[in-house]
Amino acid sequence: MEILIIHGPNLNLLGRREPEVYGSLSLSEINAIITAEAEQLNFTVECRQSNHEGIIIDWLQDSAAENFSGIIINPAAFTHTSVAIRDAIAAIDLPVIEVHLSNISGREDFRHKSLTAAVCRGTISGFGATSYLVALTAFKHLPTI
Ligand code: CA2
Repeated sequence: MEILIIHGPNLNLLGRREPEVYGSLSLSEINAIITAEAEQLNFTVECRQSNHEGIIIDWLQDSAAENFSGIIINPAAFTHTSVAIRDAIAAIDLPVIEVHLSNISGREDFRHKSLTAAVCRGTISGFGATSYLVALTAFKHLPTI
């Protein structure tokens, strides 16, 4: 089972700024942690990052044809703005889990609303890089529990 991991805009900057909000790990380090956990769970993962809404939409649309079984997405700021990404998630049949490093409910008001959450299977927010690992575990147990 292969899971597609999509990191949204500015997450390529992780580790360099705002470590008090997003932690001190770089995106490469987070991807390594995700990949190691996936191996433990007998998944494979492909990790991608884009700053461009249309590229993320193309990845979502192509995900089934690329033989992914599920998607973990951190839409980053697009969480709060993108009807287009919401529509793309709603249009595909694969289960999608939304993750956030920070607890978006405890931050500025404009981050409280996720346009994408309602069309995802569920959301995990506030656990740093561990949010991605919880999402992998959710995929592991989704079919059985
Ligand atoms: O907590 C999260 O994972 C977010 O998706 C991160 C987004 C933010 O807009 C969401 O509200 C919550 C921001 C990602 C930008 O990451 C940066 C990392 C380092 C320096 C600057 C930005």
